Amino acid sequence: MTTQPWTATVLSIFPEMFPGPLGHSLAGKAMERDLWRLAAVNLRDHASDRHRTVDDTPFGGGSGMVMRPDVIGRAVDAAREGGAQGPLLYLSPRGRPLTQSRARQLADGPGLLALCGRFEGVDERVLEARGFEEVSIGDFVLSGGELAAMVLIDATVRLLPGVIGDAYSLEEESFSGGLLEYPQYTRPQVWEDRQVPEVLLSGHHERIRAWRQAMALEVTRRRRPDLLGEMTGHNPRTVGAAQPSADPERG
Ligand code: 9D3
Repeated sequence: MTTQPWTATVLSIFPEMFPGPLGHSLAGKAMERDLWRLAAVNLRDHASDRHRTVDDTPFGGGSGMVMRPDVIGRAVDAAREGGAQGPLLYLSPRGRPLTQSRARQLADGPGLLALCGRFEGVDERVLEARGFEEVSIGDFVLSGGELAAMVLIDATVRLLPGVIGDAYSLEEESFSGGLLEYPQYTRPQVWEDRQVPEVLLSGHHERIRAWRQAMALEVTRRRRPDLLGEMTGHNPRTVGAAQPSADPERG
């Protein structure tokens, strides 16, 4: 028996949504190279009635429908029996927010099993009984877990060995944990009367590096001051460091 590539198993009532965007771009190329695999399971295949019912009305009343624990339990057990490895993740708006470090942990493992909810959610008992971890992708409301699962898988797959090039990978290391990115420019040098910042044309590599660092800090301060708070809180290197002026081009 030989070792399987990293595999995402997705449980959904809309398995035809997969691979969707994951079949394109970086993740799609990596899938063609068999660096990872995707198995999309139709939850209805694990229903027990001839209508293939996966949901029912909530005990205690209320609007909408709840996904049945028996159906989901059978789907999970069959996936495991079929070799699905890694943590059981339930994509849910009440989950713990997805982070880059969780994606990194998932990439370091053998794969993941993602349950995509629809309707009002999933019967709590199957989440407890199978030990699901609930994961959200942010504070906004989606129509179901499928797009969230794709986001989670994309964020993870790009971290698998060989998926992105070494140079890019190194660059990424130096950014992750830090600031938002500085602005980028390319040709034409003048577009709609807008000039590319002079310093980038100067060929003065130290000035360029300093300008980019100052811009990154400024963008972060304006848009995501929470990231700077964490840095000054936890990184002694940045405590008491000089702050840039409002216009980094003037130093
Ligand atoms: C009535 C309460 N709603 C919770 C805000 C119910 C509800 C709305 C939308 C239950 C599920 C959904 C569908 N969303 C997801 O499945 C989902 C999700 C999301 O909506 N936002 C962020 N991350 C995720 S992960 C899965």
